[in-house]
Amino acid sequence: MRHFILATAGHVDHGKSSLVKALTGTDPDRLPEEKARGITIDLGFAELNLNGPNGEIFHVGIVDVPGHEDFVRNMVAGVGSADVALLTVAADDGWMPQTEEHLQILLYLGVKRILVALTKSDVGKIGNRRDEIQENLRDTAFANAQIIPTSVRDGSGLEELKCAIASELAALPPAYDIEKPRLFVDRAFTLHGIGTVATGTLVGGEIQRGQPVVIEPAGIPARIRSLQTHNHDLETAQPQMRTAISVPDIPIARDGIQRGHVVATQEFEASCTIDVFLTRSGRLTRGAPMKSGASAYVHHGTTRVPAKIIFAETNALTAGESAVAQLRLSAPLLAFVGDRFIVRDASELHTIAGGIVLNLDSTAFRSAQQRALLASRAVAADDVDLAVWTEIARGDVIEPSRLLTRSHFGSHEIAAALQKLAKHGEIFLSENIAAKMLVWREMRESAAKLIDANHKEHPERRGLELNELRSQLSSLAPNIFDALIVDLCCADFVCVGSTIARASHRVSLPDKLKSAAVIIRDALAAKPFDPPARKDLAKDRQQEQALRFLIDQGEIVEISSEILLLRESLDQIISIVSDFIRANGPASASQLRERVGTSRRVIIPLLEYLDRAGVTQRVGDLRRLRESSAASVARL
Ligand SMILES: Nc1nc2c(ncn2[C@@H]2O[C@H](COP(=O)(O)OP(=O)(O)OP(=O)(O)O)[C@@H](O)[C@H]2O)c(=O)[nH]1
Ligand SMILES: [Mg+2]
Repeated sequence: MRHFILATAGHVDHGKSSLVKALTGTDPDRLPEEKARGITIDLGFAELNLNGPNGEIFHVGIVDVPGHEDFVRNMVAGVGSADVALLTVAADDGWMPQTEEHLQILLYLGVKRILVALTKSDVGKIGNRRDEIQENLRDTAFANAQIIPTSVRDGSGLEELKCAIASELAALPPAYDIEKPRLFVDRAFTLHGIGTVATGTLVGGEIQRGQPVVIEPAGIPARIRSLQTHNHDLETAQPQMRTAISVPDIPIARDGIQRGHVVATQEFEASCTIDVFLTRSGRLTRGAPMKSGASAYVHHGTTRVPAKIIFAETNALTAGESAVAQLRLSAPLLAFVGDRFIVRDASELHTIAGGIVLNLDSTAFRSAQQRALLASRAVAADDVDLAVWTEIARGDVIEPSRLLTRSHFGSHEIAAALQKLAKHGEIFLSENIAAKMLVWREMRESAAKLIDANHKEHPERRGLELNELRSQLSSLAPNIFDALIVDLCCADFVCVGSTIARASHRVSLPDKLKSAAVIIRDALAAKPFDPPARKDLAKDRQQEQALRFLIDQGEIVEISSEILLLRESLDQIISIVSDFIRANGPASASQLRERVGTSRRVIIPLLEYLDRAGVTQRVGDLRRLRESSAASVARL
């Protein structure tokens, strides 16, 4: 079974609700005031099961909207998630102002297909009306929409209309499921014994009974106690289903749940500044140009927010024009890149524009280059490759898992688009980083330059301390720095201990340090088992550098911070100590001091060093050999 949403549209009194009742048996006008006035005021709902042309079953949730000009706000809240719209034109009345306004709204919202019901065919002239409708739809995305005369009085056209709806639905691609469900709440009410219930159209993914959810934009946590569609209990609601959730403890309020809120399964950041591509229909026949800075109402999902609209490259937008714009909203909106919206004027009398969300981080709008990248998205809003590339081409280094999370694209398709870009060499991609190749290369080069400069200045060092490199590249976030190091070490660089060096780098003592090294070696060799203190070996900067080099090279071993020995002297001491203990059993520090022929100053740190190195083991005041001392000595 496939699920769809069908919304009605059309001028007041053109027979929308009557048609819904005739098709489904359900009167969508449910409010007493609607019954009393004979008009629809708020959204009404019904369900219709249809057989598809290939034996499939289509479950259609119908949203019936009001046609009266005073309730366009409610109409917009109802049609946003529709797969198909049923536009009614009454045969006795013809194309009227809200027929036109509703049509423009459907076009702005990107509704894929429409059907036209030429209603009240029992009282009007069909032929002329058909021409009038075709004329009005010419040059729109709906130019070849089917036009079906219907009458609820004599029942004519109803079966034909059902068949036409089924054939339109059969041609639609599967509902988009990006595992990011959003339920745009259009009703919230309290049921006796159940508590708060909210209804809406579910888009973008499934939700489950019992699932924890977040009510946005306030970020209120809740849990779905039970789940229904058209009064049937469900375990799982699927995209494009009319969905009712019970969230018993959530109040019906601004800081609870009400129309305009969005129920999501993860917390998304709502935005007050949104970059968009705004279009004013060429069909607009009235109204002044829309000035940059103008106040208006933005209708998105089931909500409506006052906003200022700013253009970067034009002072005003006239009918038939489009531009990148920024919406500065007076309240945060949970929008996704790719969402459509409607703009109505400050007096709420006219629909003046529509658009598509391009960007939610609001840093992109200022530069012309960034705006151009954003504008390119508007041309192919469904193109995931383009969306991913334009995000990365903006120059930031991004964590792949955070890329376009608030968009109409699923994480799998985003990952595939990244792989493709990486394969073509357009981006650098690692588990945690995605960056434009040009940007990444620059970063690599500046790191390489710093490492090379360090090799040149300090050929005696193994490499540049990573901490030093980190502070020199302080503008990089820690995760980017780490990825950079990993990437450098994949190719021409190596990490040794806490340093990074070119793989080709060979440590060498610069001439100016060579004589200092000779002095140090001689001083240690003169008293091999009772060496001078470190401060006497490294009396100046050059000697200190030479000493560091000899230690790095392994020629000199740091026994403690103060005691240094030539490697060969240490080897001799180890065999003297081992031989002595083997011959005489465990020995005291003073026995070993005498045997080695060293001083009290040296023997204690020396034995501690041998303990650490696994040669000896302290037992009370004595030292014995470690069982595996042979292996330990080899490791030293
Ligand atoms: N003769 C005739 N009258 C119809 C037909 N369909 C609807 N009507 C009448 O037209 C009037 C308006 O019908 P509704 O179905 O309420 O119109 P609507 O488009 O839902 O109106 P709003 O929701 O207020 O915009 C009612 O009095 C209906 O009885 C039809 O096929 N033939
Ligand atoms: Mg109605």
